[in-house]
Amino acid sequence: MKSSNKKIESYFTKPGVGIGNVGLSKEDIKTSFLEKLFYSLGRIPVVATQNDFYISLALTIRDRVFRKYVKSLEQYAEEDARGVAYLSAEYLPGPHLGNNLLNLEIMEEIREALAELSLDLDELLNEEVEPGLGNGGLGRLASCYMDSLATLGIPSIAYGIRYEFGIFKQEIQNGWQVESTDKWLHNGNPWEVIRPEISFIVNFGGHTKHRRDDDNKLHIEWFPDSEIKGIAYDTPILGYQSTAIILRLWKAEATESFDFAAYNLGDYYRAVEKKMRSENITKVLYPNDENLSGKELRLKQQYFFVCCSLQDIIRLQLLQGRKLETLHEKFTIQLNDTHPSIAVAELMRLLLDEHHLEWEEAWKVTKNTFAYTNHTLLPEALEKWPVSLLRNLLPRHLEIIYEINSRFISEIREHDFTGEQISRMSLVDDRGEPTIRMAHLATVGSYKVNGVSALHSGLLQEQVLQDFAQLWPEKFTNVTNGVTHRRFLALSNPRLAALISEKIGKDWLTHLDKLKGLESFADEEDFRRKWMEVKLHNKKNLANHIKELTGITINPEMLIDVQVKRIHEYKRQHLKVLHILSLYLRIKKDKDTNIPPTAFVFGGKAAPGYFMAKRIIKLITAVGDLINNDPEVNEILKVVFLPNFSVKLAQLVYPGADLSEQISMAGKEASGTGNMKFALNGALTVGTLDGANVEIREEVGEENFFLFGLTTKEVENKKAEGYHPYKIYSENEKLKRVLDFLMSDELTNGDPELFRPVYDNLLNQDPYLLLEDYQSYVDQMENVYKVWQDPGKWARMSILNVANMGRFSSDRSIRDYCEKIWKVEAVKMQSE
Ligand code: GL9
Repeated sequence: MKSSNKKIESYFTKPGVGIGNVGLSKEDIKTSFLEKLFYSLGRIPVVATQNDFYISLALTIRDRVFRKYVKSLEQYAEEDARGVAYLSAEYLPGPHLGNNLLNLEIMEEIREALAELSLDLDELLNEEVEPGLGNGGLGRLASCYMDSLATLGIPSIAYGIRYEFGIFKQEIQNGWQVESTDKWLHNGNPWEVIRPEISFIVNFGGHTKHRRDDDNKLHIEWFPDSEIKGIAYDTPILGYQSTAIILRLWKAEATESFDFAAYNLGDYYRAVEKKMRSENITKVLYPNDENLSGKELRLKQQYFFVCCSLQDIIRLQLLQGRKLETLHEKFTIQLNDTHPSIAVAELMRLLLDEHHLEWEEAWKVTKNTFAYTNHTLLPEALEKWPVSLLRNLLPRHLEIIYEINSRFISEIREHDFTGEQISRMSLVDDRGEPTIRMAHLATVGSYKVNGVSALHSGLLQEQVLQDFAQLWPEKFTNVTNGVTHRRFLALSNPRLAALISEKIGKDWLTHLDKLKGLESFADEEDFRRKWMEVKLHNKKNLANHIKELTGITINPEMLIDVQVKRIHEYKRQHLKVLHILSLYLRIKKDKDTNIPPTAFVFGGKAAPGYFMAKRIIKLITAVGDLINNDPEVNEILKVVFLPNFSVKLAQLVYPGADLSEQISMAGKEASGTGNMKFALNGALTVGTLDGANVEIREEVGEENFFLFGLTTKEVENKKAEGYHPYKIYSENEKLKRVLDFLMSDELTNGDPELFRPVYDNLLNQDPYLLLEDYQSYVDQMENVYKVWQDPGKWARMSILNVANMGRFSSDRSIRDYCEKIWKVEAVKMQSE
């Protein structure tokens, strides 16, 4: 540790003295807010915009969050605690302001303080542009985990990439998805602080040289041909009533010596062009959802942020006067999927080449430092990098991977593995173009590997990593995902939160299990009525936003049936569409109007290159156009596609949903987390036995869950025996009518090609067994309607769902990680 400045220290963490008042009273906040407006932004009220007010408030709150952070750091240092570094290529934090106000417990004070200045808190909250630094569930999970790490007081730091453009903005034009860039930094970002002093060089390309010294010791040197600088941008993430941790995102910049040769030759533009090219690395997030892009720039991004993060971790270790031989005692590093898995090779390189450890020692440190979370079994999502690409970009890492592999193969040769198994397990896949299997590198280089739900972890050990699970059974474990109920209930559904607290107190904010206490009120008439009043209020709110965003009117009394998530065939949004069409045809053709009024709400982005997913969006909007404009139908059915789904929009949608659609083909959705957020807000679930649905159903009771469809085993058997969707089509008349409607002029406006790809795919291949599960889905939906017509029963089920969501708090997940994997303990904060 550096020697300290006692004079400054004495001012440092005391509120209200010396370095500006960071107190939390209404008056403190008002003063700070005005100071920010005048002195940080240099604005006078007559010209100040809503955004200026938002920025001033954000800066005011950020000061207070940093204060918590500084306190936390002091405590961690004092206790010399073991810590976690979380490496993730994606984060979806959502808007910061509201969450920080909730966690500081000053929401109402701020509302009043602003009102006294004739400002409206909700309007300022609305100004915030959220950082879309992730694609979906995986990125949002990382942010939920940060909330819980901070709340629980786990010494931790999260690393990632500061993409200049996050996930694309989605607009719907003429029914199709149209993408544009997400310029989230355009109005500035008051939550981050640049740390120019925390920067590292990252090298690429070139070649290696091997040389033996006089003692015949091998020295390997890497002579890269380009270098880039990574600069840290820190965002403090505050936990509830407690500590704050840092999200450290790296931005790529050209090094100062960017291209002196060109510069000196007077070729200014060439030098600048090179600079721009290096800064490209952190320009944009790859929008691929469970499908790898295989692009060189993507590998560069991964290596770039991993290299900066590991150098930073080593810096912290050395700063505390520790040796690298004990890195694993002080730190554990969690790999969020394989995206950061090049870290295994990079840590070896740093330890071997830069810090001169012996291989055995370096390997011991490495494999005791990393733990790896797998988030998907989809074969198209398992990352593999071509050997040729690695050789060009990271030649030293390729050598290290080969060395790890050859030692690994000799180790397993000593076990009873067959030749076939050995080639299956190898880090190198040399059938066809040789590639490196990153999941294998992560598995070999980690002390623990986990899946994200009980079902998924089981399948991981039976399928994708089966041989490894046989070799090292103790290495494998499960940590079921969780979500932060503070953001997704307390913040986004304040009325339900208040009703819950009124009944059982506020302990549930830190101990979600306490919701169990609601069970005893599920039969209380008065409570049910209040419960449904809150829901209706939230539905009105959602209906208003739907009107604003799409122009479509929905009656808030309708059953609001929602499917929001990335658009993917395995998630089967088109199964929902088939059901909607079956209802439409019942009304139109059978004149059967005995269907409860229902609004079907969809939302989610399709990967820009995913043809079928984009077609499915067009299908949803075409069905919507048909239904919403038909007076014979539109009193009973409405179909909405909410554009540009985001965390902000999610916070509006979950509270207003009656029914949650979790209808993926069994065995495909690793966990799902939307399923948890809906149930937490009192929506009932119609779903398959997939991912965490299985555990949700166990917790809430099978009588409180609408189950349908094949199980994972049945899916496997069906595929093994030969699946014939055409046979199902031709034998089920109602289904045939629905499917043929996909080709009708009414739906396609006379373009028979429009939905032919969907139609042909379903009739001939149907890889996700929509037709197989169709009847059971439609039947279960009839059951949903039956219950819906009994409001008392529905309310009861809704209450019981919420009461049993305790297990799905991300606090529980983080405690599981701490106990089962990290062996890290919470640090108790001294209260002020
Ligand atoms: C995912 C899984 O598909 C989800 O089932 C899971 O809940 C989350 C978090 O564990 O991870 N894996 C994955 O690649 N994505 C997931 O959502 N995709 C995106 O984040 C877009």
